[in-house]
Amino acid sequence: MHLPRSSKLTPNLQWREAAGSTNLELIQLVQAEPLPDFTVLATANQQAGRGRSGRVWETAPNTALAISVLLRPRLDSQEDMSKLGWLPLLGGLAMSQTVQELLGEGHETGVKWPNDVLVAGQKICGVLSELVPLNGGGDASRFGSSVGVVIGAGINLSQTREQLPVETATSLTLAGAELPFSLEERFDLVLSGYLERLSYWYQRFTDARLSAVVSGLRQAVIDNCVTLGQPVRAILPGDTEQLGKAVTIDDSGRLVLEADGVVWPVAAGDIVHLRHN
Ligand code: BT5
Repeated sequence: MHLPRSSKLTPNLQWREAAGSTNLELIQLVQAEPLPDFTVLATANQQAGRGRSGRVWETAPNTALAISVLLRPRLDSQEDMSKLGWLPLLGGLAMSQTVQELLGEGHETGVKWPNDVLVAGQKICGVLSELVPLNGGGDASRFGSSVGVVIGAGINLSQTREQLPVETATSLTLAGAELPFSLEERFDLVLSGYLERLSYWYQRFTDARLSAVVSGLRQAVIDNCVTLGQPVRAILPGDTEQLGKAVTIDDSGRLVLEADGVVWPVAAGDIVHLRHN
């Protein structure tokens, strides 16, 4: 696969004709050999895509991209570990901006917290981030931190309605994007668009020593989040629920709900929008 634009944006592009899960393959690769920050493993034929909480991500061959990126930011203190929680939100923001650019004006695109990219309320991309402990020693000293985060994004490109696994899903072509006819050009356009924005925000975030506030990441995530202002149901780990209005995203990346004058920060969970707009 000839991907000239994308190749320029990463020190290591690993394209696969087919893969089980790109996240899993990248995790296994970095645990076996040292890999630089911003290594990318991608395919248009992912056969065992993973979703969150053991769910599955399903795509027909050549109709979607599965993209996993290894990030290994420098951590100066234990406290920096908690800031890694911003990386999945950064991935969702980067993909949302890519989708906006590909669709052009007039589409309601944004992120449902924490990182589902929606177009007119329908899911076009899901993000799964996984923390990877890396071997110390030579690997850590060559490439910086001893912890890596793999950000996996699945983006639907050209599925027809029948090819999508659920009614709440959409693809770029269904939403009206005109993509290049050639598969190589199509994949390179979408992959490079995403890598460009991911690298822009990652650079800003690491330049600001992982401060989401100083880098402007928090504000950009807020501006791009379609959950804010909505009544929602949060399904929390352990299957408890919280109803409330989503009011903001705090400095730790948590979604803040308000119910009866009480605020509830939500760090992890599934959000259901109770009103569709
Ligand atoms: C996600 O999980 O949305 C994360 C999906 C991450 C996929 C990427 S692809 C590259 C990398 N490698 C991997 O193995 N995974 C990552 P979650 O929020 O749990 O949503 C999963 C749910 O989305 C499923 O239960 C379906 O309802 C729905 N779904 C499955 N396939 C979909 C698709 N192609 N488009 C839209 N929705 C889909």
